[in-house]
Amino acid sequence: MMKFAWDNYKQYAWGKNELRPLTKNGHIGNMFGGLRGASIIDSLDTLYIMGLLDEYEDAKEWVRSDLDLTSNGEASLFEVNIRYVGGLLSAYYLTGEELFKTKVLELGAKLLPAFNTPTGIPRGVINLGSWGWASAGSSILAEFGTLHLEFVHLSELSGDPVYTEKVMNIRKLLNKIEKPQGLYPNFLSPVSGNWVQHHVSIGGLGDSFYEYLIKSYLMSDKMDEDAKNMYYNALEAIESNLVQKSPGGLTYMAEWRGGILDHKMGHLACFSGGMIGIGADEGAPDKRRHYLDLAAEVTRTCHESYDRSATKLGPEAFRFDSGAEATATRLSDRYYILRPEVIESYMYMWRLTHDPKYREWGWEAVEALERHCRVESGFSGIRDVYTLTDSHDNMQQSFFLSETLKYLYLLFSDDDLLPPEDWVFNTEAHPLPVVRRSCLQDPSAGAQDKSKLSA
Ligand code: DMJ
Repeated sequence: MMKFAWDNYKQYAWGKNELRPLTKNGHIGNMFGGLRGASIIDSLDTLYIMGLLDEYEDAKEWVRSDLDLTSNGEASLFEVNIRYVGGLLSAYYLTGEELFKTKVLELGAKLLPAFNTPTGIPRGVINLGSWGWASAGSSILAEFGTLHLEFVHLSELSGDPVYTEKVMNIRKLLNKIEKPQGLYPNFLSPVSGNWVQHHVSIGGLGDSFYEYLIKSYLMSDKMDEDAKNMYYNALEAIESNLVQKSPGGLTYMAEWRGGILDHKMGHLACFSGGMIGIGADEGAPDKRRHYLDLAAEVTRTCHESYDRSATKLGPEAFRFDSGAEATATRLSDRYYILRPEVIESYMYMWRLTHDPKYREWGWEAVEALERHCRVESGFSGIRDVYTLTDSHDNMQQSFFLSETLKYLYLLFSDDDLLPPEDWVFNTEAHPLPVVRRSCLQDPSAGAQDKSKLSA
């Protein structure tokens, strides 16, 4: 599947950000400013891990000769960070190629002006040109809260503490600010440092902020106690306020608007099964079973959202009201754009429990992807998971190559491929090494032990 997706990208969209598999051309979009080749950067580590080494070499050569970091244009700080910074860091740590290190440090430096706000909370959009100008508007929790892993590694690689300082400053503000019921709302003013409205979600707008708290702890070799405490406090508030059980017995994460629950769960929120699973060992010992059960229940609910559709792929959002149980009730929520989150949770839950159902569920997803999303020249999202007459959206998202296919590969691999004691995945599934004290002197040491990489 990876080779097919990659070959078609290479044939029809080489150097563009994404493949349009129906019209057989490339897509540039507006998330990355003047940056190009998002699918190449997002694929480097997947190709390498899968042993598709000719393809990896092509990707590397493109980075060497064509990745232009001098381009300007307005870009999403979050998207550039998780895909480009994450992808290049991961490629460096897996392969030891200096080229990736040079490129990622050049790019990292260009992101720093985004933090020039009265609070140091970055705005969402940055101009990659020489002014570093960033747009107005409030900042989004999942965006400014999803920088920590990559920025710690930028400091590790450059020897410059500035990156870590920037993200620690965000953490300090979040720690200090009053939280309604202990919850973190999704919007914050980078000027005043106050919440802008009280919408809380473990799905879109909030999601990877929570993920990066527990992963910051794990990536620090379990030294970053602050991150762990913030994670567990947030999870307790989520459990008391957002976690619900449907009449049919499905556990889900509702959204919260100033105290009123919206009984909806987004596909994006389905990463939380895996997150709660990987954190289960780190909390109070008497709660380990509880968190593993919660992780399994949420993952089961997400599987139900797939199983209750005609295509066996899940909708963008599903509801638990007006008689609905894990199904989309609005036409506008019925699409599936090759997202990874449900498969991501299957992968983590498989590794944590070895319950064969997670591989069975992953295989169901493979079959559904092959049946409904594979088209002549790549993979495409579909507009309605509830109908068998597929209507394709003509987009092969770069996260399909970096995340969906990588997590599927890991689901069916031995446990010693990228084991959690050594690697933490960023939110775009780019593996970053756990930072050990010895790595501080030689950041690349300990990261490229190939025996840990391949089973
Ligand atoms: C990816 O870019 C990342 O997983 C992000 O955290 C959320 N959205 C997409 C995939 O759905």
